[in-house]
Amino acid sequence: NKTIEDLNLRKQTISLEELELKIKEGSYKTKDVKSFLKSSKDEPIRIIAEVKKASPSKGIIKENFDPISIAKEYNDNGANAISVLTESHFFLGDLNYLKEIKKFTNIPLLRKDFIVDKYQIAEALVYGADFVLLIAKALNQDELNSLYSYARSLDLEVLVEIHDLEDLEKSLKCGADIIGINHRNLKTFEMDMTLCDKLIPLIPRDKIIVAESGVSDIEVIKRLHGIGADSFLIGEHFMRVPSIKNELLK
Ligand code: IGP
Repeated sequence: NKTIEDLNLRKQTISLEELELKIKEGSYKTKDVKSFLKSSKDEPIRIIAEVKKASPSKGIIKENFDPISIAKEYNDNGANAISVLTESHFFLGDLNYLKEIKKFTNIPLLRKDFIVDKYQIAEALVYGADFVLLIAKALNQDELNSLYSYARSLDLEVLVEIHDLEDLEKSLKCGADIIGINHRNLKTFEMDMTLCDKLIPLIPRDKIIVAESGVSDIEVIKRLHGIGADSFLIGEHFMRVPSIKNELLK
């Protein structure tokens, strides 16, 4: 896979230490992500709109995929944040999309990837991300804690994704402030649209809660908001409707 080779090449040409030096010497300011994602009286429902060409469960979602015009449309239609898939193998994403989208938007950008090391986090910052995804199920407690605090040390916010009670406990132990409940089981791709009903009552009230995956309908959004979800992470639906105008973003 060419892009994985590219990544390795980058890793060879620029080490983590060099990346960190670049960060120290540059100005990489991140946005106050929480203020964009937290439900408020004047804007109760917050939307994270995702730029995603393909997924392992659905294959190619969008032919003639143009990440820039999709992101522009999100930006112009009131999205509160944009999630950019940078994972190249399963989702056909690219880190450079982050950099390009950063140029024209003032809303926070999420690096959505399978993040397993510090390098990917430092890289996220350099390419323009304001927050990163950490998946509780993919990391043990020590790894989650260490990647979480590394991201925070760079002023990146973290969306910690959970799918069950064990993940929730892990996320709370690492000190997560933004917790994403993924309706989709990443191993089996099975959906459980009742997951928020089970998990939200167990989450301390001061956390920001993001409902993730399979959301395409305003009635579902209203229901989940009613039980405590602040933000909604929506990918496939926005990829499939020809225009998101007059859709969920109003
Ligand atoms: C978006 P959907 O069903 O609206 O396209 O889902 C988002 O939740 C999904 O892309 C996602 C994801 C992930 C992708 C959630 N967690 C982890 C890759 C890795």
